[in-house]
Amino acid sequence: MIGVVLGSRSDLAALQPAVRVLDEFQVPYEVTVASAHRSPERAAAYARTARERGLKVIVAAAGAAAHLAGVLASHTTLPVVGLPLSGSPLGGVDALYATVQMPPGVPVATVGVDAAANAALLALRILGGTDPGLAARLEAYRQNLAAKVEEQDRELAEGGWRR
Ligand code: RP5
Repeated sequence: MIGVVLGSRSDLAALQPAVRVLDEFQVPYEVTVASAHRSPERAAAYARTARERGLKVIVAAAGAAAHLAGVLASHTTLPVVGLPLSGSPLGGVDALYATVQMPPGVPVATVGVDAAANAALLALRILGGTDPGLAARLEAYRQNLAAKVEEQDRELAEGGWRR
């Protein structure tokens, strides 16, 4: 089970690419809202109880001064994937720095700004470390990406890149 935590309900639209990936791979997940700043007790309790509730990895999505992933990581030893979101006046640079630049001892695996699909895929790869069936499906996904590049190259060679 993957736990997806949003800093605000307003982050839901940015999460959609992650939801599509998780639905495609049919891995169970839950989505909840917990803010590091507006509801710090709720965020802490979520992380503290995550392991006993069966979660294996947490994806934390937040914008602006995005301390959510780091706060969750400080309350659990589960792997936490940080997804910094744009949308603030600083366009996500604030969220990226706040998420990625963790002090030694409390790691957050940070993906790119608004890289929701990658956040989901990274969470799946973590689960795939102990789930051979999921690892095989991730390998098929990887090979499909490579096949698409081959196809693009073929089209370019056949059609001419000037067109
Ligand atoms: C962050 O502030 C949230 O993750 C969201 O990205 C941003 C704005 O939140 P709202 O004011 O829309 O609730 O904490």
